[in-house]
Amino acid sequence: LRQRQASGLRAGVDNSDSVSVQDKPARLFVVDDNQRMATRIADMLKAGGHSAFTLHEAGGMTGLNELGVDILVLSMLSDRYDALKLCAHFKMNEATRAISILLISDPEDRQRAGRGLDLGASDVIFTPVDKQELLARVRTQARRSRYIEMLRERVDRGLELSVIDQLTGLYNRRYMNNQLEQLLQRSKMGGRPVSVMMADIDHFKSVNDTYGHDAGDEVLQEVAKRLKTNSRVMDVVCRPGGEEFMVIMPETPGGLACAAAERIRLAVAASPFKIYGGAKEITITLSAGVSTVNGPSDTIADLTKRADTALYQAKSAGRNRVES
Ligand code: GH3
Ligand code: MG
Ligand code: MG
Ligand code: MG
Repeated sequence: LRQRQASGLRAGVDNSDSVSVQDKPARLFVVDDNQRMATRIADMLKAGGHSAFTLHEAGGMTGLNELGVDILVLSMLSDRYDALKLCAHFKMNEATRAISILLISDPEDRQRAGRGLDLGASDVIFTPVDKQELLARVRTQARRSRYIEMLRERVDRGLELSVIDQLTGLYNRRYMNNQLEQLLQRSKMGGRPVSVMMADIDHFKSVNDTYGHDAGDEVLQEVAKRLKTNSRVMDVVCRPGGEEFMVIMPETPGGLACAAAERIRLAVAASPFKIYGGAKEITITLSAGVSTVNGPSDTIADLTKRADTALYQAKSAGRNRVES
């Protein structure tokens, strides 16, 4: 009873910004193709006050991101899917990386469980699953993921003020230069290629003159969105100013960067832009110059100068094209 009062007290002072109060219920996703086993584990979790969904209830893995899951409970006892592969996939994917993975393993299968931990799983429970042990391990993981979430929110909040462009949500010039500096250093040490795409909207002044500055802003936002959805997670998409954009591509040689730039150019030119909140559609194109880090003495100024020269060539060759 005393314990229950203590936890009631804690719930009473709950405050999302506090580091010390973290024993809130977690959201768990239970993956076990033995449906009875999955339901049994979900029931244990629910009895512990958590929210639990089984793969069967969610109708597949695709619903997982919408569910906002903290912890994945992944059974290694199935032959219908490869739990180790799933583990690796989850940890490599940006959208799911932060989800903790709790493996359920046969005690005879310690070696595979160890591989799972190597691949990024956070903990292992051996069968038969004991309810108290399950809840204790979930509590540990939930504390960990809440803490990470809190740190990330703080980082994002800090970022918004200093390095995010307010109109488009892309990175601003300050962040762009900072990233270029860091990537250039790393490139010099490891000999890895870095490329940039510098893009400029074609005849943007006439968009403003014809449709007004607000319509121009709508276009800038949509260009930003298309740049973002057509570049990779590791690319850094920036709006250094005005109607100019830069995509920084780490680990990308020139040929690949040109192909990426071409894909982005097409994504802008291929379908019309909605302005006036959707009331009108106009065609927008952009021109781009691509350059790649060229040896250890190359500076940011050299790299951007070459991209700028290539962009100028794209403009004078008729616009809506990529040059390098
Ligand atoms: P070019 O094809 O040679 O690039 O022609 P352009 O008209 O795009 O080039 P120019 O540099 O002459 O015009 C850029 C225009 O972008 C001028 C400026 O008013 C507009 N602009 C810059 N920043 C913003 C912004 O934040 N919002 C809007 N709506 N317009 C902007
Ligand atoms: Mg310009
Ligand atoms: Mg211009
Ligand atoms: Mg322009």
